[in-house]
Amino acid sequence: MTLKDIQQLLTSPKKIVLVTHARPDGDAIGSLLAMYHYLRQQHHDITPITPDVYPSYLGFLPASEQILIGEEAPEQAQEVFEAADLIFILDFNSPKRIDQLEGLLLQAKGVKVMIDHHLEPDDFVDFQFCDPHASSAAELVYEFIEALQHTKLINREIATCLYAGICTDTGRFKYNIRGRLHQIVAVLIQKGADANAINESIFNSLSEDRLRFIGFCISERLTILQDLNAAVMYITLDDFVRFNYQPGDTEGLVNYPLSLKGIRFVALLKEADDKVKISFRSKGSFSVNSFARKHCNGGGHLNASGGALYNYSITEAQEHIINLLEDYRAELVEVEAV
Ligand SMILES: [Mn+2]
Repeated sequence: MTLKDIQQLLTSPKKIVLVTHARPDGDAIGSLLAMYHYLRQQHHDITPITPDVYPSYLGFLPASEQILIGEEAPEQAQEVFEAADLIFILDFNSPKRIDQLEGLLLQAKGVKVMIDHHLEPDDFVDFQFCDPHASSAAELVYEFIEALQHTKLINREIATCLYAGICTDTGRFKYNIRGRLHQIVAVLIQKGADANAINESIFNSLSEDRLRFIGFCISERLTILQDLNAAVMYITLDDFVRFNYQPGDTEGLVNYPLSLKGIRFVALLKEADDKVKISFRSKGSFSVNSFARKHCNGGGHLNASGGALYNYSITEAQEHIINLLEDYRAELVEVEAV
């Protein structure tokens, strides 16, 4: 299928499902709701859906209350996937990323369109609108709307959602910044996105528990491997209980050690019931996408990825990662202009 075919499909009212990944972040929810506000203007019947709950700091985004939480309403989720003419896959590129909704998505008869910026998309959709160089799925939602010659439909709601997605996925305009992105952001601000208010809502709305949790992790749970230019941080199930963990509370935590001079690799390990979940970040050419794919059943971007280890305790998992890093010593210590 081509963009023209999708454009043609959208000329008459359709039943549309918008879906984003589990444990959604600002880019996931921003892209989801921007598409909702965009398509709504064309009189489609739209259901935005996530596998599980989104962090409370994203609740300010317009129409967030419209999001169907898959694990809370499995029957309704099944109904909308089965009835959908069109399904937009936003901010993910593998059906594994939507947990229990995976089967519904794969069995759904509707036309599937992927709008995403991760590396190596799985082959399960009818049309891909993808660019691994894009900062965020939100940036690509903007490009998608523009490609359909609908920039004039971008209103304050769409602009707010897209700005939120872009500012979170770029770590507040630090990563994956291209000139084109700033042109897009300029348009979003002209269309009514209030950058100050959005930043306040997302970044200055921490609970006391969360701020102390961040401090605790940095103070008590961080190991710096200076000779490898690497750092490893871990969080136990008890830590989550102690600091009254809420969804989204670990968001951005993995980036703190990257602010250390010389550090170009970070792993954040999180203990879960049946596995250890791991987030990776890197600087420069060291690919944490390859690292996560090869060693931790995961993947993502060159400089940001995730995965999981099974049958390891949290301590064993940490040792395992550190041992693996030894094999990459040459790459990690190589002098490199970042
Ligand atoms: Mn994203």
